[in-house]
Amino acid sequence: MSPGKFISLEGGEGAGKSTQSRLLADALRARGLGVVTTREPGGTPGAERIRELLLGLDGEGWNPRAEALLFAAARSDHVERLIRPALAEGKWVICDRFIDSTRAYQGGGGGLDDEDIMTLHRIGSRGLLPNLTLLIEISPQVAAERLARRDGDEADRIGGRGADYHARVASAFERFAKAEPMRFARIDGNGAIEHTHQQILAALAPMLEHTP
Ligand code: T5A
Repeated sequence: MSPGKFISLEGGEGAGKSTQSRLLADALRARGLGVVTTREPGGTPGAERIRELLLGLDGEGWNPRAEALLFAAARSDHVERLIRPALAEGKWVICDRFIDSTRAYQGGGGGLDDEDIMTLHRIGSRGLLPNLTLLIEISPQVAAERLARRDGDEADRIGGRGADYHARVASAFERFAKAEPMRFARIDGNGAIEHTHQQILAALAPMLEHTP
């Protein structure tokens, strides 16, 4: 059996990653493919517990290094227990955030060195990278409107950081996409849900052509 494909969705808060992850999973299942959807931080019981430590509002929070270590630990469990086994069974894994979020948030936002983050990733997850990373990009105004509509004033510990932090995150994502154009597809997420979905299907088309 040939291994499945690993697709990650990346972008800032409110970009539409979860919405698009569901639509993409439905589209792939409709083609008869086996699909697993998952998210980070989380995806396994252990990683979900680390998610609570990272995003919960109790306690005094974490410095960027501690954050990066916790994300790497959560990811390690997720990769070893869920992602690699699903890929080995020939399934397509759609993951809402992966390593590029650590690079963008703890790296671009928090100031950690990208090489150090990738070293942690080699140790924790044996360097697993997605076959395709869909970077959904939206303007700060669109993000603010969507999140206000959905969450009111409530934000988690990382989502609630200032506009400067999120601007650094967005420009880090853009930098990664430019540096690795074969792995990344940049998707304009400002429009209607269906419009974004169609761009995602177009980005997957070459991969689907070679799938029996
Ligand atoms: N983090 C995570 C790190 O710092 N380092 C890491 O390594 C990792 C993995 C995760 C937090 O952790 C940080 C990043 C984050 O701050 P989370 O709760 O998982 O937190 O948050 P997000 O991943 O940002 O998820 P969100 O739900 O906020 O955003 P999504 O998934 O991009 O957006 P979605 O699909 O939920 O949509 C948001 C709202 O907009 C609507 C939806 O219906 C929903 O109400 N919407 C649209 N409305 C109009 N037009 C469209 N095109 C729309 N698309 C969606």
